[in-house]
Amino acid sequence: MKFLNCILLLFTVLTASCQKKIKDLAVSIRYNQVGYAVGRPKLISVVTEKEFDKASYTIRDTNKEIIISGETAKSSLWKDSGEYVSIIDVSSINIAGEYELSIGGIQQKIKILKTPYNSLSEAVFKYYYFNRVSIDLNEKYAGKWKRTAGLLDDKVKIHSSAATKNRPEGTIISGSKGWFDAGDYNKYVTNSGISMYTLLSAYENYSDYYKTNVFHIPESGNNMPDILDELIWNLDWMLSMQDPFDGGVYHKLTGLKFSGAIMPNEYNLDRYVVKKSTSATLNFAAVAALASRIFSNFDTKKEYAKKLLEVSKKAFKWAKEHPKDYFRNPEGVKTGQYEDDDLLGEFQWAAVELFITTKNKKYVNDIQVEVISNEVPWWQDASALALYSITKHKSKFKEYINVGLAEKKLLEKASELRSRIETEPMRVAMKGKDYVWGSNGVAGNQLMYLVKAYEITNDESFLEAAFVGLDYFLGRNGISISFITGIGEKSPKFPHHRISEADKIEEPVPGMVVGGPQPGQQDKCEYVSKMPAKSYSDTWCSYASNEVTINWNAPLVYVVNALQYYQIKNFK
Ligand SMILES: [Ca+2]
Ligand SMILES: [Ca+2]
Repeated sequence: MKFLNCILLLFTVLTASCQKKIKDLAVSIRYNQVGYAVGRPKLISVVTEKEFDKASYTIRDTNKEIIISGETAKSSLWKDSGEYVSIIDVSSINIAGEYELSIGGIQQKIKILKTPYNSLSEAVFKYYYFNRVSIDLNEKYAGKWKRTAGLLDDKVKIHSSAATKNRPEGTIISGSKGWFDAGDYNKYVTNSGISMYTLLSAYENYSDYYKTNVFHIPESGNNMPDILDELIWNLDWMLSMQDPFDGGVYHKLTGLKFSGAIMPNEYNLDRYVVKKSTSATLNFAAVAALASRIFSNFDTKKEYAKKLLEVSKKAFKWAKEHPKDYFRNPEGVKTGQYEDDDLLGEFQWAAVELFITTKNKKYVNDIQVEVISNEVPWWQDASALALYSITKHKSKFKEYINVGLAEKKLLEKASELRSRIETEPMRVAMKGKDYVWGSNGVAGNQLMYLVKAYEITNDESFLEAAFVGLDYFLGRNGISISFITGIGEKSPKFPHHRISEADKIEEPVPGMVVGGPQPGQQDKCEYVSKMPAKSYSDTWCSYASNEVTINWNAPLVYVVNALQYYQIKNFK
């Protein structure tokens, strides 16, 4: 009969398609599992495999009173998942509490809270503490994920590819501290670059918030903001990666191959610093210059700040003298490569940070706003970081460079992202080619882009888009899970993270953003779908969709803590 109706409909209305009633379909309600923020937009996605017609729904409070009732629009195709979506907007509910959505015969509870990100803001930050190298994690700070340091990195060899007259092959140096880069136990300067920028920039833009925020790490209560304590842990390691004799920076500190799924204290491969690269050296120069100006504000860190600036200048000089020392793994080295053969953006970024910190015109002469790309940044393209810093410090730049153009570029990209969140069927910023290896790094940097646009314009629509966009990480996505371990009702249980795999604790280390869906499936693990937004596998096997890394967590730290700051401010 239904089939017949459909045929009749086709004859009577030429444009009609065979839309089903929602009650006849399997419905997936995708929502922010952590909670929606009072005073901000609140969207719920109703998703099915087939197209559906308008559907009526109700939202009730805990007394079963109907708060909202209405009808959804007809569903639209979300191309990246191949599913059909209708959006229910409950932004008008601004009394904190629990509510229940009923649609198509099913119910879903949602939460609305004044400050939904209290735990999340700490969890995404503490990822870094949980991945510290060279230190025991004590129960007081790490809970059941306590572990011994094991790998100390205090005796690291100069690899043949990095040998010089002053530091011949086999010379022992210390490269201790830092964070494990990802699911593996190695440390890479290039990827530390964007990660450190993001976290330092979080402090630079929200220092009042971070000055009083306690993240429950061993340095809490020491009169230094916890975010800076955590950053010092990695900065100290980065400093050890510079050859003091010439200023060049070793690309990575690594074993010759990846270890198995073992704990750090079972790791027994020799560790090396490998070949210097222009990419590592520029990332180092930019981070050290930015860190220098931040630490120069602390009386106890004046010397540290001075040293950071010295090493930054030295690194930049080396990079200018070696502009094309692109990195490839030397023979016999089989760990991550993080190669970058287009260093235009990195040169611009380093010059920008050095100019802001030194006010020395010789650096501003290297800056050309015209050539800086406004693409969403990632470890291989730092260009947008230069735009962020120029617009943040525009008064320093305006007599030398075209600050208006930098702002225009940044706002063009941010507007494009905002428009996707406002108009695409699923109401997320992710689209098409964004589903790359590490798609959640793209998603996080898109949200950071929106927050940056809000910071320079005070246009609330950018901030509102960031609030809506964050839902993507917390359940309103192609998989219907939170992409952050330990957060939300459903979250990854088997991330590609050696410690979580080997520690014999059921739950993975919390607060880790996993790589996210992408259709490549290079790991050949078990996937349920090939659609870009659904091609994700919550298995240890899946390094292509379920690994973790410092540069995917960093934008979440920036964004979630910024949103937390704005919510707290509203309710003071
Ligand atoms: Ca502290
Ligand atoms: Ca690049």
